[in-house]
Amino acid sequence: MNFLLKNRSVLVFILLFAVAFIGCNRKPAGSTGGNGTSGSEGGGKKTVAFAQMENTGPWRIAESESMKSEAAKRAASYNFAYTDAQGTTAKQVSDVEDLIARKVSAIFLAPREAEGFSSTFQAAKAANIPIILIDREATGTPGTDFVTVIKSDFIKEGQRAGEWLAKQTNGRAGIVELKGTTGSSVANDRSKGFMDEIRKSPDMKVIASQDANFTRAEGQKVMENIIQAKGKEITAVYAHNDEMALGAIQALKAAGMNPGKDVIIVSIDGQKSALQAIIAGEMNATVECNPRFGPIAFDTLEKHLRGEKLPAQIINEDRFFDASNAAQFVNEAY
Ligand code: GZL
Repeated sequence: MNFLLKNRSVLVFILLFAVAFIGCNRKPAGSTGGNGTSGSEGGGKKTVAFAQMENTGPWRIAESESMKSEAAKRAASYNFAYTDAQGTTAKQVSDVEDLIARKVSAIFLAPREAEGFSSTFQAAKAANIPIILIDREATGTPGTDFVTVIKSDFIKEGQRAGEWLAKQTNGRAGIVELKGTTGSSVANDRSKGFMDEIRKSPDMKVIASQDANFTRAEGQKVMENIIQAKGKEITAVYAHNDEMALGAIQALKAAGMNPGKDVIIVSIDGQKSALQAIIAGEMNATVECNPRFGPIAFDTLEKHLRGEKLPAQIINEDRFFDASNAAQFVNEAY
């Protein structure tokens, strides 16, 4: 002991080392393992995550923004984690697996494709982490594999587009269908709803149908090729989303055709640039598909956390925009 007292600097060094060692091993308050970003961290708040499929195009950007801003409004209760799979389902699966490993408290998932998430659902269930699907469906059992799914009724959207088009063309049209991402529940259902409806009119003919992956660039490219093949046979375009419709409009104009007049264009989403195209007379109608999931997603999570029973599906109401009302709603559109 005399040695230590005599060598004050040695004593100070030992104390400083001890303090530094303990400090480095301290986990954030409330963490339960992993790398410390666990179910609850930073003042005991739950960490809630959103596993987004991609962040391109107005609809997707509006959806991400809605989730982030709602999380910010509820920052007193939640930390928020966000992942972006950049348009590949494999990455989205691994993003969700990472979130499970981080032991977040809950996951919102917008599944890019219907298939590929079953093992992810198993892992989340084993980790007691609830998953709420938003925007699209994935194969699984609501109440078991995931809590519920919050979405639009895509079959009804397709039916409304088909019904409107049949009326607008007096039941006679050469239709080009531009489809969304292959394997996505939304593309499957929007096609089914539309076909079920136009089947009622024998002269409503789909003369070409092709995947353009919900993007404007692919919509334009695919439409250019179809114009080469079908030319003036084309009298209508049904696009599964506005971005592809706007791409098709570019292709039609470049080919000297008259979108909105000689070629009737009906689409889905209701984004601002589509309403502007309707006002300009280059597009004819779009069925709304609301991307602003933030409030209803967090409200649904809180109902689940309170132990309330939730339905298998929660369906958003969609409006319909055409020349009669586009100007009325364009300013509030995303
Ligand atoms: C619909 C959503 C679709 C949008 C597209 O819920 O999944 O994906 O309609 C988007 O614009 O790409």
